[in-house]
Parts: sequence; C-alpha cells; structure tokens
Amino acid sequence: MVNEVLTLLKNAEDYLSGEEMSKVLGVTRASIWKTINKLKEQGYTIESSTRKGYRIKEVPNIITKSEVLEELHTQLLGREIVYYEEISSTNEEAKQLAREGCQEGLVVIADQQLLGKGRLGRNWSSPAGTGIWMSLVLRPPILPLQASTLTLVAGLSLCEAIEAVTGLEARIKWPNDIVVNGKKVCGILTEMSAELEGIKYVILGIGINVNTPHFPEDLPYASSLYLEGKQQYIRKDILKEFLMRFEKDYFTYLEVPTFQNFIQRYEAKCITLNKKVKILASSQEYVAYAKAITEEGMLKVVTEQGEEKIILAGEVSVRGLYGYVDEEKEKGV
Ligand code: BT5
Repeated sequence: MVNEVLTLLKNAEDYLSGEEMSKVLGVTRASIWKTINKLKEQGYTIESSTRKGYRIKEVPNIITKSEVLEELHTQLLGREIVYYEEISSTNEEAKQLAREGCQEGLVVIADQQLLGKGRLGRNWSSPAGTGIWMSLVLRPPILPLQASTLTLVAGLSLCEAIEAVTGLEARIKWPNDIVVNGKKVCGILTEMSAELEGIKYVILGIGINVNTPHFPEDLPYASSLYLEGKQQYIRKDILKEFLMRFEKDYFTYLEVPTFQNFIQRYEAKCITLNKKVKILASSQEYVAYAKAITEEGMLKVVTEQGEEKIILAGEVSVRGLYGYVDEEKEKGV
C-alpha cells in the first residue's frame, strides 16, 4: 500500500484527496490515512489540507524499496528488493533468502546494520541514515574458481558509478576497496555456496559510506563521500547507478567469464599498480612492485629479487595508503 499511495502522490500535479486515493486503490479512507502516517514516519514531508487532501513536499534521503525501484532501469538486478530499517547483516539475510530459493538479482538493503561484517570475520561499521548497506544474490553459471573475478567486476562498476554520480576521483585498491583521496569509502564482501561443479549462489555484499559525518578513532583510514566531496549525496542515486552499471557488466561477464574484457578499465582505476606493495601471504610478508592485473583478475608483482609472482588473494598493503609508510621514510632517510 505504501508504494501505491506514494506513486499516486508523486504523480499528482496538486493535492490529492484521501477519497480519490481510496477510490483508485479500492481501500478505505482510514487505510489511506494510516499509510500517509507511515510515509511521514519514513521522513516524507506531506502537506495536508482538510479541503484539498495531501501533497508531497519533500522526499527524504532514504533507500527504501519504493525509492530505489523508481526509475531503476534494470532487467534482473533489483527487480526484487527487501528493505530493512535495521538488520544484523544484509549478507546473512541474503544468504538465508538464497538458501530458500529466491530468484537471482534480489537485493537486500538496510538503513543500519547491527553486526555488519567485513572479510575474515572483521567488523563493518554501518550506522543508520548515512550509508548504503546492501547484498545482491547472484546465481552465475560459472565455476567456483571464477567467482573472484566477478567480485572484481562489481568493484569496477561500483567505482565508476561513484565517479559518475559524485564527480569524485574514486580509485580501486586491488582487489576490492574503493578509495577516495587515499581513504576507504567502500568495501565488498563476497560469500558463496558452491559444489565442485558449480555455484549455488554468490552473495555480493557492498558497503558504501555516503554521508557519514565522522568515523570512530579506531577507523583512521575510513572516509565517506560526504567528507571527501564536502557535500551530501542522494543515496538512492548511487545505489541505482551501481545496479544499472553492474547489470550491464555482469551480462558482458557471463558471455565470457574471464576478466579479459575488463582489464583495461580496471587498470585505469587501480591505485595498487606501479607501486611498491607489501604482501601478507599466509605467514610470510614481503615487499614487491605491483605490475599488472592478469586475465584471471590476479595481481602480478615482481619481488625485490626480480622474481615474478602472481597474487591470488590475501592482504596487499599499498605504499602511501592506509598508513603503510616505507621504513626508510619512517626513519627520515
Ligand atoms: C570489507 O572488509 O571491506 C567488506 C565490507 C563489506 C560490508 C558490506 S555492508 C553490506 C554487507 N553486509 C555485511 O554484513 N557486510 C557487507 P575488509 O576489507 O575486511 O575491511 C574491514 C575493515 O575495514 C575493518 O577491520 C575496519 O578496519 C575497516 N572498516 C570497518 N568499517 C568501515 C567503514 N564503514 N568504512 C571504512 N572502513 C571500515
């Protein structure tokens, strides 16, 4: 009912009476009144006049199903949306829905996460009213081994979507952090359920700090689009731009599931390349020079001994980013 009343109000040129709406929608005037109150609770400013009815004055900066669905030009991604004011983790909810057999393209969105997750059991700070916390259910007909390239494609679409909406210079720290002015503004957590021969589902969890005004002291390398761009952004614009761009890239990817078609675009945005990096591989740590991205989406590096290595996953610190300073620099040499 909320969606229907909202659509009527948004399409109306002037005030719309409760009676008119109840007739069009075939419900009682009391139920229209209740729905108007719900909309007000969600933050809509609705003017009401006893004689003329209701009129929307201001739409809040929210990412509810009805706001995201409006003018979302996709065929698959986001055709089904589940929205929560508050949830433990959108990835957990998406996993549950995927296990229950939901269709591909379903998106779980939350205004706030109480237990937002990063990779390797880390936390993801997800306060209310400021960011985009979302998880996408995909069922790609690819091998489990190929899933990491899919995450890279999503990171690329996300980086380009942020640039398109905000005009900020967004960059990718391989494999998946989106960075603006050297600080992390987005993270991606991909989880998957697979058998040897195929994937049951992939959950693509995306966190974007949009209008976060400040971060706790223990997150010195985090930032938001607001802090970097010095202005507030409309959250649904970024969310929709991402879904539309990623859908296009996802369909291209499914035609030939390698990273080949994306390398050029990715390299143009990747700040890890042509830099000194520190690789934390299982128990060993070493310094190398990041040279290229492979067709499989891996990072090609050259060690200080001149040996070429391919990094599949693991932590890669980029010199000059997130507090990674050269030892010589630290000593003031
Ligand atoms: C990530 O992990 O960057 C993946 C984050 C994915 C979050 C989304 S939100 C929707 C969906 N539902 C979930 O529950 N999760 C996904 P990682 O690379 O491990 O980075 C985590 C680290 O980043 C933490 O240990 C902190 O140091 C830092 N961090 C935590 N919250 C942050 C934030 N909001 N912005 C920037 N950095 C943050």
